[in-house]
Amino acid sequence: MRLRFLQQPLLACLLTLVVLLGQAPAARAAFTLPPLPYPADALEPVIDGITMTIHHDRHHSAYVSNLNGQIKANPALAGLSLDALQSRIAGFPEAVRNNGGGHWNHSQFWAVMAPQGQGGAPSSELVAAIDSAFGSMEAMQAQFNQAAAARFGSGWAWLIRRPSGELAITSTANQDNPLMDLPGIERGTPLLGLDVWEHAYYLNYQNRRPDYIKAWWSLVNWNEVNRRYLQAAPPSPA
Ligand code: MN3
Repeated sequence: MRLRFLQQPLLACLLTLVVLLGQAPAARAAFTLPPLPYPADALEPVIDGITMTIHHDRHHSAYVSNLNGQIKANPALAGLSLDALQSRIAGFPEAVRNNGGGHWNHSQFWAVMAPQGQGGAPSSELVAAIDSAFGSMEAMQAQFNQAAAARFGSGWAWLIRRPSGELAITSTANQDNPLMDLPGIERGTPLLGLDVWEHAYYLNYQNRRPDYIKAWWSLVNWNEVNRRYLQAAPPSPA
């Protein structure tokens, strides 16, 4: 008797519509694949266009769709930005760690590269911080290259800014990154991260990972690294 109005087709339809509209935001895909900030072949000859296309359109795309596929089982994901997710990754299952890390890592990777000659130069502030931490730009690059070459299997090499403000080199396995709240990870804000998974270089370089690492420096988008360095500044004392 009380629900008699539901038997009226028009009211029932309206009610259904309201319920569906109410659910729509939660059902919307929370994470999206950013477009490459340059044409896929713009990084040639260092990274070929086919590698870039497969890497972005298939590998990165799969991380995004797999991460979205985890939202239903992990509703807390829907309320988190990609950045915020990284520092809470320990609270989620392995599939979120791998795909959430993969999405963050690749989004930064495209951004910290630019076509040769278009990446600008390290700012005076960044150069001073690099000199202070490593002695010179060359010494920093040598330490970074060593971390990238020595990473066994798949992973990433990173230049990070520690919470204290100083710079450091580290590396992570698989799709982990220095923002993650996981044991064994040296934490800090990534300024520059290099993908050393074979899918990033194998067509051109096969097993010659050190050649890929060395050539990659000519693609670094220092304008973006400078910006990330400033953004990662520790809060200044009052
Ligand atoms: Mn990759």
